[in-house]
Amino acid sequence: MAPHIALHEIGVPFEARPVSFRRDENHTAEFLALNPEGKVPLLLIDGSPLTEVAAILFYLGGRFPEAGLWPQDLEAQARAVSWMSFIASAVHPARRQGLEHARKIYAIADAKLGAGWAVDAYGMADIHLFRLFWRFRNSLRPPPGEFPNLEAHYHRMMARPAVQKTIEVETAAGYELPA
Ligand SMILES: N[C@@H](CCC(=O)N[C@@H](CS)C(=O)NCC(=O)O)C(=O)O
Repeated sequence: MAPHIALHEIGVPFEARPVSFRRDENHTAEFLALNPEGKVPLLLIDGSPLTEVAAILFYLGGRFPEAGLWPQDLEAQARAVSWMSFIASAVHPARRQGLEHARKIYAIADAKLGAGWAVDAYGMADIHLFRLFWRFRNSLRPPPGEFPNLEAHYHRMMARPAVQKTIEVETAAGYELPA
């Protein structure tokens, strides 16, 4: 979903290929040849596979600088990488380590985020963060007020046409929110 949002933000033509976990399409020989780990997302760049959300967002941000989703300044770039590393290594796997652990990690993310965007202006780290909180929030329904900064960020993200478009397309393709 995160690369999908980024592609809609950029507005570049792309071919979407939904992968159904229910039908085990991420473990077909064809898919495993592209990503032996059997995971999404996977971006094919002229047929060459690129895995990992952070790498795909970094690539799209740099490849399409006119979209303004990747900072120009070195320190801001490092902050975006820092956020995306934290999201991939701590936020993404948090739910699997139990609800209490996940709540602690989201509390850290909430405090780190504060009232604005992840890094100065809206960008790739926000898309990555939103994707994880969107899933956590909508499957586990944390009490209102527990993560005020993430909640405000969620609503700002939901107001974006690229996010609405992504949800519309993924829902039509049969995406179901995992528990
Ligand atoms: N570190 C990877 C994690 C990717 C990942 O865990 N993807 C999940 C979906 S959110 C997946 O493909 N799961 C299928 C499986 O594990 O069988 C990244 O950040 O891209």
